[in-house]
Amino acid sequence: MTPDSLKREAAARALDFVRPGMRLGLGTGSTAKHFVALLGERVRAGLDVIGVSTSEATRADAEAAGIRLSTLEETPVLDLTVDGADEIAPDLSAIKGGGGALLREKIVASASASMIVIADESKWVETLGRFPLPVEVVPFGLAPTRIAVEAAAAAAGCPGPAELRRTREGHAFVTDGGHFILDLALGRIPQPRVLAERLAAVPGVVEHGLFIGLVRTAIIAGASGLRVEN
Ligand code: ABF
Repeated sequence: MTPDSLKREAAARALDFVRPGMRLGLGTGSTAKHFVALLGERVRAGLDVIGVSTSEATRADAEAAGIRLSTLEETPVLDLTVDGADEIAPDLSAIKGGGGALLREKIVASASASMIVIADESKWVETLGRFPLPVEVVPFGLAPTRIAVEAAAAAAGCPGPAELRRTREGHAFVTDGGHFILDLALGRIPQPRVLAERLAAVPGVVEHGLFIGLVRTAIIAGASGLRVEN
């Protein structure tokens, strides 16, 4: 089993949670991409749902798959969001944003009655933090914002450097919202809720990639099978 086939298995299991007429948040990343493709097959076979995408990339995939799309302006309340994650812990707190879409992902997830994370087993961790935590910031005042973000992490018990995310060409990575991303290499986040509060209080921080209290179900695909965590 390749990691990609595990992602596809988790995505396929998430389809069991989809009901006709649902308003769905569509996540971003390689696992969510499988979900969009599989959902498209169902739609083409007659399933009636409406989707709200979390990124321009997902919008293009969903359109190509024939999924009817809406916006949060037209459809501000969603039934279910299905998305991937960079890390997910047993209390279903998660790190997201490795793909750079964390702001839209969090807005869409927060507008949803329920959220399912789909992932292969490599994303399952006892404690969050091995994956660098993405923090979306406004370009203005980047230097002081970076200092304040590092101070917030240290005060939350997990000091570490904040690196500006760059493209392969060496330019600052710009999100769909026109912001930059600082990746915080923390190793271990002992108190995710405390860190989330401290980061949210920094002027210049638009959003951070800690998803706490948002995920209701995690579908984890591993070599030994599929499990559903609630
Ligand atoms: C999105 O895609 C992100 O929040 C997360 O960074 C990433 C997971 O990627 P993949 O499914 O490609 O591993 O959900």
